[in-house]
Amino acid sequence: MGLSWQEGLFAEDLGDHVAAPGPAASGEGLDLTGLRRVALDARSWLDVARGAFRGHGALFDLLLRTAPWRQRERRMYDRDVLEPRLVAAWSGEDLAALPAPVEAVRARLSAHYGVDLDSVLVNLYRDGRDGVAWHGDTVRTRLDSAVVVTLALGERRPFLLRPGDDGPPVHRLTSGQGDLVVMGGRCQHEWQHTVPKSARAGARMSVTMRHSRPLPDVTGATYHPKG
Ligand SMILES: O=C(O)CCC(=O)C(=O)O
Repeated sequence: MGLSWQEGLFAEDLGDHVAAPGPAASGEGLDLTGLRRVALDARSWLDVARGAFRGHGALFDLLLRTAPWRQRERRMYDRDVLEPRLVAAWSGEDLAALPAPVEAVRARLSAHYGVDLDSVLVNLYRDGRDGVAWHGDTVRTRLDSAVVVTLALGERRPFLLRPGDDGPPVHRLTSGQGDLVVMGGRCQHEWQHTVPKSARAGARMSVTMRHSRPLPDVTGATYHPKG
């Protein structure tokens, strides 16, 4: 696939959410020293670290060449349409075949959040015609409270969040180039997120990771429904 992306095309607009870059990358290329928590509300949060994965360009190239890309279809009203992005997925026994840098990130963030991130979905947005509409992830059907990790590679593109399922975004981030964005708490239930299509954009990937078993009740991140 001949895809391109440019460094620094988008202004860095994470604003106060962005920590200064940390010291040299630690562990397997993932530097969590800049990780900062943003409370979306009393039950939902984001953890954000700008440029957390220093080898993001090489990882983009590796995944572009080797990931098992698929084109999915979506039912829209009465017809099947192509999803405007390509995806590659690993879960269960397939996790053994994860590219080594992705496995290292999965292991590190599983330990950091105290969950087993047991599925990995990589999305490839080839250009501005690809995107993902407003949604909350389907993990909400299984978990009261969830950690959803996104390591974004390639060109920075807007990543927007809104409370509920209607109205304008209230948080506007951009992510790409090794940025880490982790949604937690009730975010998938009570907030929606999107990567909108745009007139012009280079290629971007998001390496997303989810867990299927509930959070242990030790981090303060677990949501206890009342009544
Ligand atoms: O690409 C992203 O940053 C978000 C991906 C996403 O929302 C999803 O796959 O559910």
